[in-house]
Amino acid sequence: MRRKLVVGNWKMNGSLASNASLLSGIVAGYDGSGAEAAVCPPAPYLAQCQQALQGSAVSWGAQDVSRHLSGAFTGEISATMLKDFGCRWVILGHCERRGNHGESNQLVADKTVAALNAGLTPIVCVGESLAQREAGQTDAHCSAQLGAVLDALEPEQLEHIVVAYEPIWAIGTGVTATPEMAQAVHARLRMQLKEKHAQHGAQVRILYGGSMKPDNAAELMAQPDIDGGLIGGASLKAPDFLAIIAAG
Ligand code: 3PY
Repeated sequence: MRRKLVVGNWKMNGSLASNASLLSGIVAGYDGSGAEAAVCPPAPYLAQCQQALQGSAVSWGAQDVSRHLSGAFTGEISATMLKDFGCRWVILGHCERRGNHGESNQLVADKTVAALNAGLTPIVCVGESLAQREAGQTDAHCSAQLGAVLDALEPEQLEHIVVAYEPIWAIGTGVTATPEMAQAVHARLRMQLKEKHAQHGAQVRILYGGSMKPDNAAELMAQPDIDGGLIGGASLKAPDFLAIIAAG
């Protein structure tokens, strides 16, 4: 039985003032029952999240991590630093990082290992572009992205990862994959996970991301292999985020 998980990806949004009201709205409206809930703010606000969310049912995490442990890596943040701020999760390989920062499948795999070694749960994102979908390459592309990560893991480590399917053409466009389209990809990702380890692969939560909103969340999360959502814009408004959590 996989408990649904709804994670807010705030991207590069927020301020001390706006975060304070968003976080208090989320805490006030969520009692910890139903779907599990988490937020991933920009790194400078992790301390604020830790303070606001400690003792609540909402957990928090980061949007990226270094593959390195420490040293001369200006601008990077290590997995142990994220642990110092109480992070439970880290989003890895989001298409905005793959696309804007040239992150390769191998780098995402290395970051996944670094996160797991520090006790963080990586949320590994995969997803195809519109051109790849139209060329019939969705499965091959997503499977190569996930495969690079799976190759770097021991089968038992599957227990500690989350996967997110985020079709690039649905990110920031307002366009959402239909539940059937998303389920078809999730089912194939599930098969790939189970090939690595039948039991743990069946337990991995596979989130859908890409313009998930209150009005489409329930239908998406009703699909057998859609175990929650990685939420962009709708996670920045407490009522919308809470409605998506409730839909899970
Ligand atoms: C979106 O929904 O836009 C996302 O990128 C979630 O990560």
